[in-house]
Amino acid sequence: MSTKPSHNLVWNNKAECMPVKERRELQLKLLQDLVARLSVQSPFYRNLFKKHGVKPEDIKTLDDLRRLPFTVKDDLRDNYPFELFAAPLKDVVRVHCSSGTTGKPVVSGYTANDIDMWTEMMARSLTAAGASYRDVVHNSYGYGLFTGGLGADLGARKIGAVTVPMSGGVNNRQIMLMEDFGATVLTSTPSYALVLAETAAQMGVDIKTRIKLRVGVFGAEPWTEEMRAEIEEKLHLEAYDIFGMGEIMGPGVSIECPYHNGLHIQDDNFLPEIIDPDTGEPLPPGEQGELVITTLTKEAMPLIRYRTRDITRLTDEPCSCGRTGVRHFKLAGRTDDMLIIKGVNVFPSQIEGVLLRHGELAPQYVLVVDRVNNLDRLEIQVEATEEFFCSGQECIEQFTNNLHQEMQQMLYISSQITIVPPHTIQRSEGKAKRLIDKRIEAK
Ligand code: DLL
Repeated sequence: MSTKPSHNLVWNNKAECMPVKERRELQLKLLQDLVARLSVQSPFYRNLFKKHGVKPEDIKTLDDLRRLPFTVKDDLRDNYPFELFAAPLKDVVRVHCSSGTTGKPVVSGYTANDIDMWTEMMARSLTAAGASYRDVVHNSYGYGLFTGGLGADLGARKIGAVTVPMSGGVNNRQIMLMEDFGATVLTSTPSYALVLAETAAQMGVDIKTRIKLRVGVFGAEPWTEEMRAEIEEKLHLEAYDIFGMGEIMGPGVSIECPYHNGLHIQDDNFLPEIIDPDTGEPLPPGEQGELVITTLTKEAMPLIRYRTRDITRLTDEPCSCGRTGVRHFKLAGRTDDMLIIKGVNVFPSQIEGVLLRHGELAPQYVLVVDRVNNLDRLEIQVEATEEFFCSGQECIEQFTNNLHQEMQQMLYISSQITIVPPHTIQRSEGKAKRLIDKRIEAK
């Protein structure tokens, strides 16, 4: 934890630093209103509440949240496209949906008030990262059905920054415009931030002297502390983690403050819980499990106890920044990203953590999981830096052997490590695809 914060900006002091007791009273009131509203306006929740025997008057305390049923991703798929909307279509002004390339996407809808609320959440988030009207925000999150681009755009406009609506791609042009426009804030996926750093190096642009970035607001995919260090060093900025999901709203559900000790959940709008993903039972504070979120204020598509499949821990310890929202720690992964290899649970983030400790390796890797003769096999393909790649075969072999052992100590299974030449792993403009599971693809 950093003891010297780089700033102490807060967008909405009243809401973000509200006394805890007042916050809990507000949450209860909003929850009661929500359940009452959905019981009337949402056929989906009316039926679900009936099936579980809950009525609005049963919600007397915040603990009664547990009496409500979960909502899962399949509920959204089964009610494609608009059946989960709790507002008439005439009041819906925007839809976004998931990026899945196969099957029907998961849709979420927004009323004008929902967009206003999202704008406020993103204004708070960018401010927590130290951005203001003085900044030029270079927004490389994709614009379109994905919520990243438009979400960051809403917040940047609200705080009065200059917004450069780039989206991902055409990397050389991104560097040129960042330099020419004097970008001070970069919003992108962490993997794309590294692609931009690499592009600048290839173009011979010295980031330290020619690019003025000082803040990065990165999210939409898992990234480790090691990845943060790599990005901060290469782009000369302070990196903030931002979390969100399309179903819930988009980016801005939670954000780090300058103390970087967890992400503050904007829990005057999103009520968090942690459950055991296997049993669905709530876990005590501090224990790691699946993040579940109830949207307290959304109008078009509120969700009750939505199972995010993201794995993390919560803390309500006070934070020196003064914000009183409950924090979650960096996501450890998703329940559906967790690989079971030879019967052992493996999170890609554990692998990333080990790889990025080594200066010999570039932060570009892909995991290939396969089943050969009924046995699972994990291959970790990782790029060498230019310098290391030229150090000779013997040197690379020795390094690979050591890395293999280090990885085995971390994962408790054996893996094959393949060091590949620089710039050979495919780069992404948005969320990086780091896993090829041939076991699933073969099914
Ligand atoms: O990724 C929204 C977003 C855009 C968040 C820009 C942050 C920045 P989806 O495409 O619906 O929405 O994907 C949501 O991405 O359930 C997590 O698994 C993952 N994710 C999002 N933020 C983070 C993060 C956007 N900071 C899914 N760290 C979520 C790790 C993240 N994973």
